[in-house]
Amino acid sequence: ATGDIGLIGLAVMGQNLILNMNDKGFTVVAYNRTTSKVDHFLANEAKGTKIQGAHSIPELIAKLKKPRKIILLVKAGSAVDDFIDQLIQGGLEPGDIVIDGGNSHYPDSIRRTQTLEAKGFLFVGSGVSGGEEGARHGPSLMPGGSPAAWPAIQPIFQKTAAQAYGEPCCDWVGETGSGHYVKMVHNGKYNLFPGIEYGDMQLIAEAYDILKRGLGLAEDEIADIFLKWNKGVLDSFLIDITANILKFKDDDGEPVVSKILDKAGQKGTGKWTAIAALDAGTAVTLIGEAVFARCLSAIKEERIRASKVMDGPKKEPFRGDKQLFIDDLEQALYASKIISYTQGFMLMRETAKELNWNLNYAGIAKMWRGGCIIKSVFLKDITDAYVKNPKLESLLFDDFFSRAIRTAQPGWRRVIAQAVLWGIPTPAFSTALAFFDGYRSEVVPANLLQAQRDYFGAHTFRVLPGKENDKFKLGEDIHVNWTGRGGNVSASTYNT
Ligand code: 2AM
Repeated sequence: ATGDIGLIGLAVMGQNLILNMNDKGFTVVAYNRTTSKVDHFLANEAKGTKIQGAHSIPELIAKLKKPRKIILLVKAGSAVDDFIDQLIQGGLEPGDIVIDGGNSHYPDSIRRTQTLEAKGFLFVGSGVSGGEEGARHGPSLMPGGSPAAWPAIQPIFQKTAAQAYGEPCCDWVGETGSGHYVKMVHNGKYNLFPGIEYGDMQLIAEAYDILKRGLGLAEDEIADIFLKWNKGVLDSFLIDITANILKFKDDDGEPVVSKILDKAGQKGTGKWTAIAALDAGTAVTLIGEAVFARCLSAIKEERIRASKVMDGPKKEPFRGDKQLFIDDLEQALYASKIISYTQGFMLMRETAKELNWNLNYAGIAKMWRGGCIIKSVFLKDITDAYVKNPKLESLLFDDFFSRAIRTAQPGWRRVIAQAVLWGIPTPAFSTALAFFDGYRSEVVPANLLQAQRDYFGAHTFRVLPGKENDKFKLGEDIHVNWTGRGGNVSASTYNT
């Protein structure tokens, strides 16, 4: 056998990934359910390459070096399980590795890891991001599953992946379904669950709104500001394309962007990250606000009616120094972005805790650095933070980011204050600042919430350390008879 790796599923993604791996020097064996596609592929796209074909699963297995590595790039769901069964029946041997590179939901990958490991095989569920173009020239790859599989697949994966800042956009993510989970949290173009990208896009849109409606700048001027930002800490794919979009003119010379109906679409999937955050009990507020901002944009007709009956503040011309304000806005965008990623990593940390995963956070940031929509210099700094301290509690505890937030803070506050005075909504900027102010507060008013809950529902509370006495004992569930009626019954039906 001479095959380094097998690939099942010859749709465009599969074909491109095969051609990519072939370019990187690996011998790939291709198989597809409809075997005529194998012949077509060999006779056309794969002509003149080292790529081999197989017309049955046993033939595929026979052509692979041991331990065998087989990537599935087929429709998520039962097709993956079908092929896993066929591979086992077709002669897979203990130690062989089945890799699912499709868009599987992570609980399925958890299950498949357990099933295959119980039979002596290894399983990897890998997020593949970057679309067809990425698959052909360098995707972002996020493999997780059986840790023993990583040394065997590492050379192929890291050579096939996109390279950014001299390193592959691929590293081992963690156990069981963590690869597909991380892909869900990250979300590139072809991913199922947009999340962080939603936040980044909303922040940029709010900056645009402030520059346009607040400062009264034209699209060309705003584009130049974004181009300048793209040379600094905000350097990223999304800032870059935003500058290009703002400069793009229709035939009549008007910017195309100003002709676009302000109703944002969602593939109905953006909400999943927010739902995952709510399920995990994690305050991923920025992505949540980004989703809600799209919802509010979608009710255009109702907004038109509301705009006729409800006035905001009278528009005052901006009296401050415009350039200083624009610099403040850059800082506001930067600080908010730090919060968004802080929240994203908090969500991952919560899930990892719950599912007993040891996530490779530095590796995760690294994978996102290239070959995907949110690629940015910023992610390099995140990688560095987690390389320095793999157990970092939160990005905000890292020296680099805590200093960055400290520097950005005054400008961030000035921008939001000014937007409030203008009546320009900044849900993402504002929720980021509210999160920051809450996170850095030793005391928040949840004492009152607890009192209210105990008052109306006898839900009990705990005493603040230092305030304990005979009635209020540290660590005990306490109920107070607030009204003099109702006795001392505590509700035990819900907690927190
Ligand atoms: P096909 O060419 O035989 O349809 C994307 O649809 C890829 O997934 C294709 O390679 C397709 O194979 C494969 N695929 C989709 N559903 C499948 C199923 N139920 N069983 C096997 N392969 C399937």
